[in-house]
Amino acid sequence: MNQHCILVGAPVDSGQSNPGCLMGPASYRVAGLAGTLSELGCSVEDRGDVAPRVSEAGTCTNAAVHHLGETVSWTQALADAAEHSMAAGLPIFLGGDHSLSLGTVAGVAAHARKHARPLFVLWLDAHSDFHTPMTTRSGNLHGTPVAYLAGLADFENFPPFPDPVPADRICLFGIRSVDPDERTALRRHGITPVDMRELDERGFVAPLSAFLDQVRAADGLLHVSLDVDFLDPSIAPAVGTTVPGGATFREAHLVMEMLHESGLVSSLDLVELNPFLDERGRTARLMVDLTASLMGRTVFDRVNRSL
Ligand code: Z70
Ligand code: MN
Ligand code: MN
Ligand code: MN
Repeated sequence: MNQHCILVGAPVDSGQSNPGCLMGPASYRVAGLAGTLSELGCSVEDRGDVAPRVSEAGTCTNAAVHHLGETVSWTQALADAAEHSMAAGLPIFLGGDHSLSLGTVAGVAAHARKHARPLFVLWLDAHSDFHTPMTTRSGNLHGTPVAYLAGLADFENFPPFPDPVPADRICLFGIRSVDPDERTALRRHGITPVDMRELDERGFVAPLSAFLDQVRAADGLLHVSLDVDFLDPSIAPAVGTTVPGGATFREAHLVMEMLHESGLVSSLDLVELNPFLDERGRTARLMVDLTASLMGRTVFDRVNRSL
């Protein structure tokens, strides 16, 4: 595939309390992401790291919320960067904790709106990230981006999200950690996550194919947000909070290979890598290899394999 990939560094560390995600973009670069994509025939443009503008601190009546002003600044800067890079190719956002998706999805949604394309979001994660700034107990804003993009209330500190993504265009996939308030809000909002229990029963192919068929039928744009903790901690240890029972090496590659074959992915977040917690770079390398699968790396292409 001859895609134009745009690497956008998003060294965001304000959305959680375990410092280190700010080293993520450097770690992906050291692990050779750009060269790997070039070898696959992509043209690669590294736009360096986004820098947040300084803005008003902002306040929230939920005293648990921390680093609100910093996270809002990142959201504004990344929304701009995302909208611009969407116009030029396929952006790959190098995180950074998951609060960066408040910005990337806002920018991608602005692009989709301008081009009158329906936006779909595939959220590969252990968590549903469906808190609002009012319901979060940890105060970690990386637990909120899905509620923001779905249009829930209580995000008045953040840039407006004029075209929220409808519930049936959001696929939460690989989920295995949901707080009680999130469960209530998901049910009320009509989102049924594809949790690990469902994936154990049905396998990965059927639920993912069904969602991709929906995107194709609507001629939609597809934003994929890949949280390192979607993966089982035994293969991806570089995360702040490990949740056992995640996707295996092969399951994760299968998801990426199916996404490649669909030809539908229009933007990608790589989030929650904490290089300070990595073991000799193995998690960074795995994330680069998964991105390579998403961009078309295979041992044999489908035609050869069926011979
Ligand atoms: C919990 C909270 C979370 C990681 C998202 C966890 C949120 N629901 N943790 N990603 N690693 O604190 O809101
Ligand atoms: Mn800080
Ligand atoms: Mn997440
Ligand atoms: Mn997570």
